[in-house]
Amino acid sequence: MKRFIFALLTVAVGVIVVAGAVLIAQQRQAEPAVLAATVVGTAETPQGTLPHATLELSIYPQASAAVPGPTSGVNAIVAETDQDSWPFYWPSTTLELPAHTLVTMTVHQYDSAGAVYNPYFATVQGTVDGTADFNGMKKPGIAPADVAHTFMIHQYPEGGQPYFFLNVPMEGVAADAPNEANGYPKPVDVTFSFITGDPGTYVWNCEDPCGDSYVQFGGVMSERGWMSGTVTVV
Ligand SMILES: [Cu+2]
Repeated sequence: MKRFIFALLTVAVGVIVVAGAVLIAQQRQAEPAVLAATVVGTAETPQGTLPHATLELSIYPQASAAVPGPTSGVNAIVAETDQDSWPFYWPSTTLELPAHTLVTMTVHQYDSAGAVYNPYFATVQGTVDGTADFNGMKKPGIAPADVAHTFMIHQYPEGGQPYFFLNVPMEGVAADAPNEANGYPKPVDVTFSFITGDPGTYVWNCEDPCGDSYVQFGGVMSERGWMSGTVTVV
């Protein structure tokens, strides 16, 4: 009987430890709050007159007093002790877009460049006119060595929902660019427009090797709240 109780207790302790670890991991992995595009009116598009929505994001090279950065995900544990090495999209990576709408996104990009492995990710794909605007200059792409991050929306591999693919390279600021009052250099403002289709659930991520571990594709690269997120078309 003693032996049975001891075995039972051992199993119970094991269950509690595993459940606790899963709970903590889930909390650390929580999706950031939803950031929805704002409908601002209508616009003439190649698909006729559509609602027009806008969405604004920033990419910071590290957290600061002005920009606290994400607090979820395993990288938040690292960032607590190593505040200045993790880039992230801000204020959220959980994006919501209206269906059948012209969406204009503006990304204020504050990080310096690090070349993409595949030059394809330095090209603009899936925007209305095939270009993006970089600080006032419309371009179909940038040099692979000038990419700081990319914003790439794609489908879940299982498919079964409307096709959606978009890639926009985020141009880096000069490595020696002086910081301004907010502690960051003057950003490259990247603006681009695309048309959403039927409702669906997608993921997006960065394709520039800005993380750590295996070919710099670990760490923040696969982390929600940092360099990857979701796009829900509603
Ligand atoms: Cu990145």
